[in-house]
Amino acid sequence: MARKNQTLGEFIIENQSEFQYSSGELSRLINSIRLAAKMVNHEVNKAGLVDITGSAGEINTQGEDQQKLDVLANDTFIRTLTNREIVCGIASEENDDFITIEGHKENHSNKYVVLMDPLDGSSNIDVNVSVGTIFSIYRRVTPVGTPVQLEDFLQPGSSQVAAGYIVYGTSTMLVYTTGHGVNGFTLNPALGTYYLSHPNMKFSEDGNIYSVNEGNYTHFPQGVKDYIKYCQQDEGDRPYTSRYIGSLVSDIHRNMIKGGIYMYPKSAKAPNGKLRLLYECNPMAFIAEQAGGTASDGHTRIMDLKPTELHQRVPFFCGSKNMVAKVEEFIQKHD
Ligand code: AHM
Ligand code: MG
Repeated sequence: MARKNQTLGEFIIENQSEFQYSSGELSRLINSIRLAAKMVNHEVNKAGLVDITGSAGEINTQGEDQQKLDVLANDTFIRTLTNREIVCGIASEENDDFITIEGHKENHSNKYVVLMDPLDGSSNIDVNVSVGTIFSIYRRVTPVGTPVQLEDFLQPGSSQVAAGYIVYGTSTMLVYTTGHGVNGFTLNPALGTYYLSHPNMKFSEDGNIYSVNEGNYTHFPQGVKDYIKYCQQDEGDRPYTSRYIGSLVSDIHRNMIKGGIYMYPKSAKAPNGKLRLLYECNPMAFIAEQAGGTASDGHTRIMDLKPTELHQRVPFFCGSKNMVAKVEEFIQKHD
């Protein structure tokens, strides 16, 4: 039973039996993520104080400018998960290829792989706006005791055993699911402890916030344009409120608390949208569904998509159930 103000450590121990395979390995994995998140939080918080923001002069896999804090967050998560010998493989937005964890023979008996976006929305750091970490956890499908393979990472979202995000916001929160609802923990920075502050988080079935980069409006498919016009019409509970931070984690977090829809459609400029299926959309979709919401690419449930590559992009519509159903209706009218 979730108790408000329970610490994350207590919560993990008390709820271990709810984990699909309660060997303790998944609990240790969540514990490592919580530790790495604390270290990243420390760095993100002092970003304005030291000369750490700005481009590191490297270009990441998707051809985008990589920020120094991206590199730092990536290294922190990879180091923490590798040193503690908990996972057998890691895939990250910041690395072209997946990482096989070996070195000690016994590591190969680890069953889990982690996919992550170590610092999402990092273009927001320079202007002191919230950023986040997103993670997705699977059981490997290849035999334990052998090096991980690409197929261990290219699993449909419906096979996730856990997923979550950390939002480095006005408060730092860790929100995650193991398939038994969604719980949110707030970090008390003075004590370095996360407390259960948002037990059993839920999307309302209807919402009144829509979040989309409307600057791309003219490039959107007709169905999406029509839905945006629908959101703006003065009728019933509309017009809805438009809110777009440009930081996926924060936009979804707000919409889960207040009720709303997040959209990153395909466009003439980005034929598959921008967001990555494996470490942005799938974990957010798992959380959304566990909170009573839904996530779709406009036609298909996100977690039913069969991934074909590590850094695959998909259009993304996620949030309150009836709002996602409505945008799908508009999109499918134009098929
Ligand atoms: P990133 O992984 O390079 O940070 O990109 C993902 C981010 C999301 O957090 C955000 O929702 C989206 O990109 C914003 O994109 P845009 O500026 O095109 O609206
Ligand atoms: Mg990202």
